[in-house]
Amino acid sequence: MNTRDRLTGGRAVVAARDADSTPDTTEIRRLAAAAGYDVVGEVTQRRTEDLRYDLGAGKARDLAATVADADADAVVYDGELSPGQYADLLDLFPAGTTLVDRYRLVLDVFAEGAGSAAARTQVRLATLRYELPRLERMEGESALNRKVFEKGSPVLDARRRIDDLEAKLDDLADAAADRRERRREEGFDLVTLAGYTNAGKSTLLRRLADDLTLDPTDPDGASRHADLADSASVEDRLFETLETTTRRATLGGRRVLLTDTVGLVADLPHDLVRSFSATLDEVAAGDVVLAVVDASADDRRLRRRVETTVEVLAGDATGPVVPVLNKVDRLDEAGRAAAEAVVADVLGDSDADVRDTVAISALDGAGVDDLRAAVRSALPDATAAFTLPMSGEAQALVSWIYEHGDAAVEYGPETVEVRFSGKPSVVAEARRRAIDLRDGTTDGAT
Ligand SMILES: Nc1nc2c(ncn2[C@@H]2O[C@H](COP(=O)(O)OP(=O)(O)OP(=O)(O)O)[C@@H](O)[C@H]2O)c(=O)[nH]1
Ligand SMILES: [Mg+2]
Repeated sequence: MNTRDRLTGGRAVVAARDADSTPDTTEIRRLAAAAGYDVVGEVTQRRTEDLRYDLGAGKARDLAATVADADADAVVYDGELSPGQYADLLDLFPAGTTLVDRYRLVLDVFAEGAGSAAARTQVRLATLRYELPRLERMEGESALNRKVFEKGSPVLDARRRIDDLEAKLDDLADAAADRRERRREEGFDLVTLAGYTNAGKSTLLRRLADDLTLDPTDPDGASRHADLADSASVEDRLFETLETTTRRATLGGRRVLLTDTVGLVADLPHDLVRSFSATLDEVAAGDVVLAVVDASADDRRLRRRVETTVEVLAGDATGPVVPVLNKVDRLDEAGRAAAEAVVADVLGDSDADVRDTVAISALDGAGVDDLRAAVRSALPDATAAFTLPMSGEAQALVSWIYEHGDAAVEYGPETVEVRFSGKPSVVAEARRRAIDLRDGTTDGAT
């Protein structure tokens, strides 16, 4: 089965089944659009899983008829089909129809958009992990038919390539970890933005990043926000961001690196999420993680998205998690309170160190100052006080301290008094330099 070179796009019928309610196809339609499909029809069913087709047999035949009537190229199936269901459904459809399940659809979106070597490697790995059980099934069948492969087999080949890609990704992950370590040594705190796709992570990143800080006295402020305006024009496209990106920001005197990550989506097998491990690595490495949520989703979707986010974060976030309720510009007071209640309810069950929720609009900037303050106070802190003899070297140290944290400096006739709070490693470094400089420092470090 070679699906790697298959082109996405074309006319698609979406199909969905849900045991508990009439399926809502909004998200799968958007995912299909993100993968380049034109959605020309839909077939849904409320029932428990049918082992043969997932849908009931009658409904599966309706689906085949809809595909024929609509002259569709593909069926986009909202769910994960077993290899058997996949093969049996395909048999019903007109010849040449492509069948894409939710998992495959997400892979297609990434395959189309992945730019860097790391992203392409991740897509290849995820694709092979998806194909392996299907290849194993086909090989099992051929073995039964006594068509045993003499040397090598597609299954062995896929397993070998999976091992190779895993090794390659490990190397890339090690390089990223080294880079983060260097940044920490340079005095940066690492803040990661994570959350469901379309929550507004990238918009928030642009809002918080240094080169876009909106200053009302700055005549260029409006043009600096040009990329915020751009983002507003892209209405609700899922998986806008396909790779992690990092930008600098300054929060209450602390220099931080903000990392934007790939969005999450519900109902994907864990190993697919794992394949995009850069997101999880960034979550694990963050001194603080911002869990960004689109507050304007209805209650049921909001709950599902927060749950998906928590499932991913809970295992990986080691530092504090600040829930960020975004897009509150779309809500009235009551809507905002309802959304906050859902977030508090879901996050209350999590094991992570969850802080108070901050409501914001990344688009218009409301609440963003509160968010800066909340992130600042969630960053690990240490404080120290020094009295230094007045000298050129002391001046140099004072400048360094200003650059690396919050400093209050008082000049006496012959001494400089410094009170300093900041990143623990930076405070330790400042203390070391101060001790090198003088003898009689009062060290009030806490
Ligand atoms: N009304 C409103 N829209 C917003 C806000 N923040 C973001 N958006 C819009 O929501 C959509 C998604 O925003 P993104 O920043 O791309 O979302 P994301 O979380 O990075 O999405 P992925 O990269 O797909 O994971 C865009 O159309 C934004 O303009 C907000 O505060 N209010
Ligand atoms: Mg994004």
